[in-house]
Amino acid sequence: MTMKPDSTLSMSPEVADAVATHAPVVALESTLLSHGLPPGRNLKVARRLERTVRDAGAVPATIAVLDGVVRVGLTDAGLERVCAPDSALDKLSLRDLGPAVARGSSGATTVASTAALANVCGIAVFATGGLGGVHHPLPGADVTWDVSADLGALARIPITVVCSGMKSILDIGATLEVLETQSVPVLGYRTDDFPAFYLRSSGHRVPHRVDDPAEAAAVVSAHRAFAGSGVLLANPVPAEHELDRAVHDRLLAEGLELIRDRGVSGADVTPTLLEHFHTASGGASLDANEALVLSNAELAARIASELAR
Ligand code: PSU
Ligand code: MN
Repeated sequence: MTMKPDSTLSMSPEVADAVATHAPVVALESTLLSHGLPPGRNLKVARRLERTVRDAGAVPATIAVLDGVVRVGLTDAGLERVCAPDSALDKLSLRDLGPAVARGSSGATTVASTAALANVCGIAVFATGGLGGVHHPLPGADVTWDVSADLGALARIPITVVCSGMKSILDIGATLEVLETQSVPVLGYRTDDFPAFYLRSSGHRVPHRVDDPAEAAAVVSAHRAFAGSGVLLANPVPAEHELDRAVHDRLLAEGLELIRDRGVSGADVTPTLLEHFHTASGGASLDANEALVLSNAELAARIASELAR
């Protein structure tokens, strides 16, 4: 193994300038692009995400690791590389960052690693699609210990993550319990129901509700005065793009069966499931996925703008 001694982090000039002048910045993760959306569509979404953040008055900072350098704010060539069909980027959670940087390899960052990197750069707001969570045990097992590092990251990192909840493949009730234990406030944006990614409601209530970006920013500021944990803002998929519940339930059942049959586990579970949804839904799940991340990016930009006032 060739070691690269000068582990590096590089902010784009635009992001560095925005952070230095306390202008609003929104961090964006790259795993949803490289491992969550098919090639072609992912690049369109990547560019639209950045455009949406700009149109809402903030600077986008898409984060990835390229050739051992943490890039905060990608060039268009960087976005193309993350989204390329042959990119073969690794999925890098927080535990994987050190090894990737030291070895000079390349990878996409998850919620956990993006949150950590944004925070060291002084970026306080982050938009994504879905959060990782607590997995259901496999048949015959009591526990899997497959609990996403996203939850541990939110417990320790003072960042606000705007997402559309999490997929119903996860144990959403257990995930909300872990977030409570870790003192992470969960806020519903214009809803009393915690969303389930493709669906507007998971059947679980949110402990707190906010109805506009200023109210969300006020809660974030007040929380930061007392706690070092993050804040989770749950913004449901736009109603016109919500998946039909019967279609959703069928795709999920098929996806879970596929994962069991193929023996998929760990970090590969979510990408495998997403691919099944996208190929089997005739594109409806892709439209839902795109609509929800764009909506989250816009909301995150508005909250970042309120926090920067
Ligand atoms: N949920 C999605 N799409 C995604 C992810 C989650 O609907 O692309 C990605 C995010 O990057 C998230 C990660 O941080 O999966 C969680 O992976 P794991 O469960 O292996 O921690
Ligand atoms: Mn996992």
